[in-house]
Amino acid sequence: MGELVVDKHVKYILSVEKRKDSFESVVLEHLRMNGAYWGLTTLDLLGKLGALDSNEVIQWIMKCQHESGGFAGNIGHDPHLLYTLSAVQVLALFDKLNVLDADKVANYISGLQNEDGSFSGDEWGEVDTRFSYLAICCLSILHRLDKMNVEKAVNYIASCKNVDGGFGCTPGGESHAGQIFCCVGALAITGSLHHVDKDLLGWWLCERQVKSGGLNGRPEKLPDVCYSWWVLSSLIMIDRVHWIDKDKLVKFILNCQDTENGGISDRPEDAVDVFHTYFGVAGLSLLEYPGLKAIDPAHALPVDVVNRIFFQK
Ligand code: GRG
Ligand code: ZN
Repeated sequence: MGELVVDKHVKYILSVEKRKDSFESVVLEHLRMNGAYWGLTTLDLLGKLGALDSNEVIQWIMKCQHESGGFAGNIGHDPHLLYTLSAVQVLALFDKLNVLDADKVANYISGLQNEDGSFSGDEWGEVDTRFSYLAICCLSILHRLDKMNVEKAVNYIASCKNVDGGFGCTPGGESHAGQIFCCVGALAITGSLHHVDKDLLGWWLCERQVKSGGLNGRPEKLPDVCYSWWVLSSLIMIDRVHWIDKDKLVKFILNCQDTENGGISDRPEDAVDVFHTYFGVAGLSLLEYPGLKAIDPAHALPVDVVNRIFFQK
């Protein structure tokens, strides 16, 4: 079995950051804030965040903030909860949360909570448990959870629980590993994991491992490196990660590396991208692969960053 080609992945991420006119960058232009989070968190897990000029990144982030307090995916785009969390996460990586007006950001987020406790992703109103996670995770990092109605938010998430133990995007929505990460993460952060049937959900999640060792996101689907994050982080939060074959999953992830030019793809032989590079490295970190920083499964940030946020105020 090959090893994690750390230096190649660092080079790949730095090259994506610089190639602003590449195909991948053009397609993802509106998502740049999110891409910055995936890329920079990966660099940090690999111990190489210092390879980047933090001032340049921070200045660009602050140009993406709107009067409302929310952040957009890039300069001149519209704000959304997704980019707001990514912006706050990247500032946390650089230990620069102090450049923010935390109350202003928190007001933007709490203004998106609906009467039933759910969250809209932006002013246009689409509702999804993804947005509940984004709001809860972001307010938690900002020490502003008291700005929203946590009890109602938790009850809404609980109402999206299915008979298979999983969670969907709205009440009655099909269980999907990505959505399960969001709901379990939000419940973990708010200290509400008693709403989860851990054995039932743990069983559903560990059944996501297929013959090749990879994980899929739903029954009958193909394995994909990103589920190494969505499924594993959920299993860790409910204390059932020993129910999967860790060695086989490590092998599957390592097989998805481009060992020549760096980067990780969704499955072996596919083209690499910065998202799956994050999911692969973060998955390996959750699997305690040697040489990687540990990552917090709920806040999706390195454990040392999370400790700085919560224990060194
Ligand atoms: C900070 C880690 C972090 C996350 C932010 C946006 C978000 C919160 C979470 C997204 C969760 C989610 C719904 C992930 C699923 C993404 C995905 C691979 C969807 C693909 O679904 P299908 O049906 O693919 O196209 P399958 O694999 O089912 O065939
Ligand atoms: Zn994927």
